[in-house]
Amino acid sequence: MSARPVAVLAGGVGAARFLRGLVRVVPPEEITVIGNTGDDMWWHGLYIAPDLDTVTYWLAGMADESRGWGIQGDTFTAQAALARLTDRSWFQLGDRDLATHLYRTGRLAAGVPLHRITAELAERLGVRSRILPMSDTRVETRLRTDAGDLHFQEYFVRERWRPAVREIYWTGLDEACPAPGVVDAIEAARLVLIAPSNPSISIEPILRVPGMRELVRAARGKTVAVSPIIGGRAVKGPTVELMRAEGLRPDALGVAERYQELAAGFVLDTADAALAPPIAALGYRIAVRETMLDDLDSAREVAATAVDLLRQPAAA
Ligand code: FO1
Repeated sequence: MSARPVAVLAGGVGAARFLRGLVRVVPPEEITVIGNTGDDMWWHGLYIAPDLDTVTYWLAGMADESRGWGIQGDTFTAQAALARLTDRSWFQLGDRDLATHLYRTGRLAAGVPLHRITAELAERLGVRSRILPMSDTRVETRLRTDAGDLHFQEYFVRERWRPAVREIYWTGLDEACPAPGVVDAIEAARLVLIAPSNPSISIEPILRVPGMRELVRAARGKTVAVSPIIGGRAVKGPTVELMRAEGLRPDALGVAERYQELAAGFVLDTADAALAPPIAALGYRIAVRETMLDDLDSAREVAATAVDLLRQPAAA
């Protein structure tokens, strides 16, 4: 592990797409990913950590890239069998993916902390970057909606993010602290990146872990955020809906406002170029470029832009 790593605050698929570009710009061994675990869920006795797994699978080159989550070429035989036994089958686990959850759950039952299990999985699957959960203890993202009080996965997968959201909140924060390695990774980092993930339910849970916001705020001068919104729309998921529910501007400027105290650099899409002046006026150094992360080349270029942004001399 590099003495001065690049630390990345990461959610699921948006972060994973960005990271597969970043590992082509920065040596993978120098990257520490700090992953959201607010989406984690106990499901039929298994502990599922979707964002950690998504990042792991993408960096291992085994992700189902069109679906975004799970493993390429996976089958769903166990899932089909489970569906005959129970009505609780709305959250799908692939057969090979199941091995990850069995392994993780067994190790947790043996008393091994989540950060160590996450490292074991990454190592065994051939990932050269370090992947850390934001916290070893459970922090759960929940939403008060017009369809009731829901776990994030109930809102996202079961209800397909249709319910109107009144409030996002977290349980477990009082007992939580950053997982071992997280504080060091941010403090020692030469660069901190906020991946193009949903600010409300992917990045915010990481910042809610006691001590994290202060830590990132203290690292502001070396932190760059990449906008997850392109042309006023999220590439995937309810980013715009949740920002609106929180009373924020649901666009790149709203994201920049949200990260103003945390980041000194901001990468936004050319489709949002009209927002560049007000974003720069918030005190950011900015880069405007295409930020779609569809393929490897574009992911590498977006990552290179984020990595270089604070290295360049300030414009006159
Ligand atoms: N997303 C879905 O839309 N439907 C699913 O059935 C589903 C299952 C699933 C299983 C394991 C896993 O790691 C992720 C899974 N996801 C599924 C994705 C997940 O709900 C979200 O992508 C993240 O939590 C948001 O980042």
